[in-house]
Amino acid sequence: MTTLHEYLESAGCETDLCTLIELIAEQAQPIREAFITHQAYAESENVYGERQAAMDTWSDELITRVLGESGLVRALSSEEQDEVRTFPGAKAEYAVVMDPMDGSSLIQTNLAVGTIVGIFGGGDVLQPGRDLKAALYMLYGPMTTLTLTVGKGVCIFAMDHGGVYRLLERDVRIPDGNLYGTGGGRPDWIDQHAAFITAVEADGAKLRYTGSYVADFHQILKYGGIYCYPALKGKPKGKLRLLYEAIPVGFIAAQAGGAITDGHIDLLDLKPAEPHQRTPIYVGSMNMISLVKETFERSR
Ligand code: AFP
Repeated sequence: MTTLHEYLESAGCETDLCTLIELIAEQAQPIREAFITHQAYAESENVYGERQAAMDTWSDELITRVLGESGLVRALSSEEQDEVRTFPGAKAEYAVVMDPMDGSSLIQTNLAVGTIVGIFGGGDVLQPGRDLKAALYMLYGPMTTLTLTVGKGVCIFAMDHGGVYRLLERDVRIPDGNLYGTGGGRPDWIDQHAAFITAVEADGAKLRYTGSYVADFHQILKYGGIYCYPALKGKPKGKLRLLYEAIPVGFIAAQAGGAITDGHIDLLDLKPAEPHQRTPIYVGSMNMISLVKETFERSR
């Protein structure tokens, strides 16, 4: 079976980008091993005032150190760090954006969680998603999988017992589908979101939501449907982050034939104004994204 290394070579990626992707993907092994010893919460809060799990800080420090030492990354922005980190001595000019441990509040329940990464060229982290050179996420479930795009479609790899990623599926396409997952509490949803959920439920859609964005999205990628975290009354930007969660996963969705929107615009067209910007998110199959747009348009 094709290895990650062989795939990257055949995809014609720049050598430094191949090395960087492989380096990030390798971190899944130490991260998996650390889950058992890092169950607790840390004493710290992140910039959003959220209590950090021990794995949030541990995985953030691991990936930041490895990428800093690689000489390949000029700038790195992490959901878990207040400031953008810069590495002026780097020989390559990649800028990395990441959520090192998405869904960390679920670690103690042993549900699947993941690491989300976007890679830009040019050393600047504040770029529209459409300009990504690569996006990936590692999902720590029954298997460790790597879902990757280098702008030439989406591939899914699984890590074998020797730590080698082997291709499970290439040219992944999001089918039209009827699964949906939504964050936020019903009383807090804005009216357009409530109207959308009423519409999908009337169409017979089925609810599947764990509270781990990366895992919930992966299910949508495989089976079709939509993941939503809407604008809430009193929280018009919702909960999730444009740079760390929307942009990399949205780029993967688009490469698989799906899309991402906040209900009004394609989030891949939006240039982040600042690293920790939040945004409502609707990401998934085209049938569902069309319904989001129609519903938002109607209830304007
Ligand atoms: P944690 O990393 O704090 O678990 O947050 C996860 C997350 O950002 C995203 O992965 C989930 O989809 C969303 O929050 C879940 O939020 P709700 O608990 O409000 O549904």
